[in-house]
Amino acid sequence: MSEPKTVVCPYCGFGCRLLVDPTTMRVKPYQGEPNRGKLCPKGLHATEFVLSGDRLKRPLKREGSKIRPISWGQAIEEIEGKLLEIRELYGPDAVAFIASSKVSNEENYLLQKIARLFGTNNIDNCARLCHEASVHALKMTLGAGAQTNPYEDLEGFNAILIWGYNPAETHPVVMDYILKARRKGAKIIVVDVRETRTMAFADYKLIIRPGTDIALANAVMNVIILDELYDEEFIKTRTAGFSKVRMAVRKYTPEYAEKVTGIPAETIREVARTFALAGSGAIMWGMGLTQHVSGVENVLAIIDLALLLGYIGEKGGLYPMRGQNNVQGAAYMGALSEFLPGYVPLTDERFRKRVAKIWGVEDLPTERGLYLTELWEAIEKGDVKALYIVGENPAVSEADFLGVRNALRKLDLLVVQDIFMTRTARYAHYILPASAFCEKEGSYMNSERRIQWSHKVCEPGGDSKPDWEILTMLGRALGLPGFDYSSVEEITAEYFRLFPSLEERSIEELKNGDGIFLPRKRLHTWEFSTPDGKARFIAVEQVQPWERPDYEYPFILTTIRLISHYNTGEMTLRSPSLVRLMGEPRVLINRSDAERLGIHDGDWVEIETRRGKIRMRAKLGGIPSGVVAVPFHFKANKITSPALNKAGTPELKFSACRVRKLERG
Ligand SMILES: Nc1nc2c(c(=O)[nH]1)N[C@H]1C(S)=C(S)[C@@H](COP(=O)(O)OP(=O)(O)OC[C@H]3O[C@@H](n4cnc5c(=O)[nH]c(N)nc54)[C@H](O)[C@@H]3O)O[C@H]1N2
Ligand SMILES: Nc1nc2c(c(=O)[nH]1)N[C@H]1C(S)=C(S)[C@@H](COP(=O)(O)OP(=O)(O)OC[C@H]3O[C@@H](n4cnc5c(=O)[nH]c(N)nc54)[C@H](O)[C@@H]3O)O[C@H]1N2
Ligand code: SF4
Ligand SMILES: [Mo]
Repeated sequence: MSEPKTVVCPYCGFGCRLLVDPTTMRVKPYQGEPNRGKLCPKGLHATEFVLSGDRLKRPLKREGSKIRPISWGQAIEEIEGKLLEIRELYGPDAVAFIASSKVSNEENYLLQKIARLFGTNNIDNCARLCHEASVHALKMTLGAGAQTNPYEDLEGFNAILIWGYNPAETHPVVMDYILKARRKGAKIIVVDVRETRTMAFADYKLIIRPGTDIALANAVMNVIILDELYDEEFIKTRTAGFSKVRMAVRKYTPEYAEKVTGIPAETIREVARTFALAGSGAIMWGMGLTQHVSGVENVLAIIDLALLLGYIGEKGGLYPMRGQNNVQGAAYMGALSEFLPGYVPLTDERFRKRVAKIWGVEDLPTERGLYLTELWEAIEKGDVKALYIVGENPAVSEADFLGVRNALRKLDLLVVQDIFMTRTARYAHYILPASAFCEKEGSYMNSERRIQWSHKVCEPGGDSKPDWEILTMLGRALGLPGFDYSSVEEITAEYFRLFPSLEERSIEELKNGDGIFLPRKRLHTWEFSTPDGKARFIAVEQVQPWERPDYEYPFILTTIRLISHYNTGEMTLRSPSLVRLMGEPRVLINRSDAERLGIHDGDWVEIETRRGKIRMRAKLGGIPSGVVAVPFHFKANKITSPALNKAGTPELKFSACRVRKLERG
């Protein structure tokens, strides 16, 4: 029997660690932090997709409608040649890179290094579709764009407000922390547009009209201010801008908010008082807030609420729960088009020059690159000619994906580096087979900013290579300085140099312990990361969704996640144990709406928006009249709204639609 290896779960951003037996590939939960002996079914069966017969085994090249294998050497040489040619003809910004929230810190670090040394900030990752609005709002108010406290703090708070977030399905293991707090007497408040699984554990269940969250947050603050339940000392010593919020929320009386949100005024009062009088509290949120045109404002509103009560640092925490296993790491490594590593703005000359020096060049490009969600129009316009995608499936995950697929067809060069022949890879000129998570070494960062090492368990499948090796070959072929890495640890050591708090830490420590928090376990305990150390209140008003229901399209369509399906399904659908657990995704429809439309449970229905239609079976109940919810995993984005918010995230949680019963599927 060989020793089991500790590996980071390849699915969600909670960041469980798995103990994998190299002989049997069986998984057991790691007993230490953060998962404390727990795993959800995805983690437990995480090695199955690695062993799938469907894995990409060798580099492929598409010629017309034919796809044929080619050697690694030839693939890299041809890709390098085309990239240089396109740069020569159209400049570096005609090339764009999409990084992956699924690959390690080292791999994301390398890809953004390639992009920037190549001469462009066109580097982004799926954070753009996800929590980028939270990053922007947190940077504007607190000066640091990440979760403030570790999971362990959740157990000690007296109230937990869960907003537009359904952890019982999306981060099952964090429920353990939440339920522990509840057993100690913490009040759990859940705000969602429908009855979620998470609500089963709530003391207060607030069903809100989609897209009206600011009205609710402002009304809660209105009550707290009127009742003088706010933390005056905290506001005076640690914040600026309170008077503007006080003014702005004046008109958001509970009665006014009831009309906008549908939540009874008395409930709003009770919840506001309960949350304020708890004395300590966390706010956890997810896609229900960020995936709106008002995404940034939605998050600003709940940050204002936390500031009002002093629930940041000691007495509370802000938990924008990150989606993918390494979305936090991808961001910290600089795989974002508006930030250098560590969320440092491109315009910060001192830091930029320091990074450039470490990379062996004078300076780096300073103009913001294209957001992932802006790429498709840029391709249509002919501004972007080549796209290099690592571990991302935009042909399914982007809003209004028919437009994305058209854009993919127009590229002069599309490279997809993945572990499977994804929907996106079908459009690629070159497809490069990457090794999966447990076939390689590297570090990952979870939602609480804990960097954890993931050990290699088995040899790479087929002729695949770890992403960092492929990127090292590419960087070297492009003639970029410093691409002579012969081990992943050399890349780890290089990124450690960029962060002052990591300078004293060692890779050995990272490999053997329970990880390292970047920059530290709790943020903002004494002062905020703003220039003057004070947090900013920023007043916000209710913002209308981009598309509104009308006579033609009377329903609101939102999109949701299911526990045993994961994002675009490439991994979960190749895991036989998970496939056995999976139910068929169904559209949720209110019972009285269904009755009016003659729809019974299990009937086939058509959901149509201005962008197209999809078919799905119906599941009745658990959702208010006028709203329908579709699991997003496979086809929802054929019809979702393309409108972007200030952080570049599409309004995936709000479109106008109509629903009709079909005689058959
Ligand atoms: N099983 C599973 N787990 C996952 C994933 C997966 O695909 N499957 N994906 C991972 C990723 S990438 C992410 S980002 C996270 C996301 O995790 P969550 O944010 O929990 O995921 P969602 O289900 O997209 O959205 C959360 C909730 O928002 C609600 N909502 C919709 N519109 C509104 C609104 O206007 N206001 C309010 N208040 N609520 C609204 C929905 O009903 C839904 O219950 O999950 C991660 N974990
Ligand atoms: N309507 C609607 N749309 C949404 C959302 C929504 O709530 N509603 N949510 C959005 C959100 S929050 C997110 S995060 C996105 C997710 O969108 P994507 O990131 O596009 O979705 P995934 O299915 O997670 O794709 C990950 C890819 O990485 C590949 N992969 C896995 N491991 C490796 C590896 O080691 N190396 C390489 N090279 N590849 C690997 C997988 O095979 C897969 O193709 O979807 C967004 N789209
Ligand atoms: S909760 Fe997330 S990290 Fe933990 S096992 Fe499940 S998918 Fe993996
Ligand atoms: Mo996400």
